[in-house]
Amino acid sequence: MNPGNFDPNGITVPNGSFFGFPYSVAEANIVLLPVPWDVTTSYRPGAAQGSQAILDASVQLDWYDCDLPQAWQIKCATIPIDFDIHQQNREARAIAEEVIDYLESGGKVEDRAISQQLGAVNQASIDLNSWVYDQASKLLSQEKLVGVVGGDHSVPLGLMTALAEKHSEYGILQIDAHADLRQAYEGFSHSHASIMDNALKIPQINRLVQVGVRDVCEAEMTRVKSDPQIVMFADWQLKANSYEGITWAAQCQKIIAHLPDKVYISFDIDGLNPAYCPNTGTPVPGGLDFDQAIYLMRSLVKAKKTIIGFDLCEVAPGKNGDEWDGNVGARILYKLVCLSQI
Ligand SMILES: [Mn+2]
Repeated sequence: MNPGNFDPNGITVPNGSFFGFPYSVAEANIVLLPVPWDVTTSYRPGAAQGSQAILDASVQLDWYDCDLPQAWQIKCATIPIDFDIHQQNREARAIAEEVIDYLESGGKVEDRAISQQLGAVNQASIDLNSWVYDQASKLLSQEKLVGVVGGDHSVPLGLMTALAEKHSEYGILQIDAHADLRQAYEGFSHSHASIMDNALKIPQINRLVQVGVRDVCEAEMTRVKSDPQIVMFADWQLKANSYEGITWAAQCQKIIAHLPDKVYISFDIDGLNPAYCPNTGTPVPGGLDFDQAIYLMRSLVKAKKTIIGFDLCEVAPGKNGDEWDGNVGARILYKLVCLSQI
């Protein structure tokens, strides 16, 4: 489509791009990479359909943004959803389910009976990571800002790795109900529950600030307490502070103060209250309000931090055409896109 034909006040025509924006990758400043993948989802699959659900909902938005004048003119392009990846996900997911069923019936990760299946799943994850890495590296070398749209929370590792080749140091702001610091959860080396454990193996990532965590295991808490790179703002503490009169604005300033100048935002939709993501894979009561999350990200930009990339993960569509999760996801995604262009 000719960009001149895009009417920011009219009906947006679906064109395969997020928000129906009319730009090609070559023209774009920011490129969104959908990754339809949920091989290691432990509780409830569906995130592989998340990028499509967000895409479908994204054309329903209105384009005015309170922080960015003429936001609709952002040159944002979309890499089409890759159906080979979708197919590989389906195949690897079927094998992963054999592993999960085996473990849930009392088997052990170390058992030889399951080693071949585990090997196949882990290889599929490694292949997916290198695919994301290749896509991201190419775009970063063309000076594009890249956002990954999951998929489960395992998918952005390739983007984080590619960013580490461009930036000598950066921090991650993780909005999430979970700490995601498990080591090879269920034997899966690249589980959605291990993304931050894997991210912290990248030497250029020098700080991880977690917000909204409320479902976390003992070993993860021990790690958080002993690793000076990690700062957790657990949901229970954020809520206690607010009940005792500390404003959200003041809490945001404290969160942001722990981040370096360059920030990657890793937004797991389950960091929000499950009213906003009822179909996500591992919903947890409590969590951030939609507006709290938006305010935190706005405050980050007001504090002059630079967003160098981001992901939005774990959005899963509801059954029977329920588009609510996609709708919320699309609004978070649009705000991420706008804020990264300020
Ligand atoms: Mn997560």
